Amino acid sequence: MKIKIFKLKKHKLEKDHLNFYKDNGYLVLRGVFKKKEVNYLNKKISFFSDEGWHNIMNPDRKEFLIAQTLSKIGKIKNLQDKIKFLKKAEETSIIYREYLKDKRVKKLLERITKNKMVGLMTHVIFKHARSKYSKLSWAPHQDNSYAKMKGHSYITTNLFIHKSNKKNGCLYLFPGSHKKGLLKFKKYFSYHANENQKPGNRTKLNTNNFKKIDLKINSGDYLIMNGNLVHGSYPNLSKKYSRHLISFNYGIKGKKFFSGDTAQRRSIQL
Ligand SMILES: O=C(O)CCC(=O)C(=O)O
Ligand SMILES: [Fe+2]
Repeated sequence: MKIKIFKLKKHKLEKDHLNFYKDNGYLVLRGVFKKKEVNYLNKKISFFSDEGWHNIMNPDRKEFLIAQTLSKIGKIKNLQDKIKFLKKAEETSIIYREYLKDKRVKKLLERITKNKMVGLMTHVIFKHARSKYSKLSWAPHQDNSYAKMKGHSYITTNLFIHKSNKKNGCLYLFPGSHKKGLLKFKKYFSYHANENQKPGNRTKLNTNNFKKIDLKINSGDYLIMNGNLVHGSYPNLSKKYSRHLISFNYGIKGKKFFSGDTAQRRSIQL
């Protein structure tokens, strides 16, 4: 089965898109974000990456961005440059927060769920070519196994920075698996996984009963995924091509969610 990519006219979702999402549990949209925006977001966050290009959790919150870059700050010799760095962290967090609250996204998500939505967390996963963390391949999991929201209230969205396929660590999905709801799972490291572990809570879904599709996508493509859709990803084995993605996550306004010690999800008005 091939992945279906929709080109949007005027950022408007038609009935076909909604039916596709309902049946398959995902939508890949082309043309929501401009190339310029994608490059801008990538440039801003790459400045904060460490040597191994570890994930960055919640770059839309300055305290998260600073806490994850303390060793970089420690290496800066003079006071002015330290202050400049902190100002840059604040500026970047504001930019990322604006994108979490993006009006285009709000409109798309509220049309899909027919509900008001809130932002919950953001996450950048680099898989930079030849870096320590490039080979992280995620085991099949449901993102909602972390937020644990009832029904289909939790939505993950991924903005893909680079063109990607199986060789440089793209995602794979099991379309239709969201219909099973939140399944039993075994807890496993995600953000805290080391470079030799396969991150992700282990779902109990028998993935052999589902077709698997590789998310072969272009730079700037935008994935909207039901939080109960089972998915995973390949390691980036390419020597040349990085695979950065920005994950913006949402929930239906007013519904309960699990905040989590690392992600510290909280309700952010859109
Ligand atoms: O970045 C990846 O390869 C997969 C990430 C993922 O599935 C997640 O963060 O839940
Ligand atoms: Fe995931």
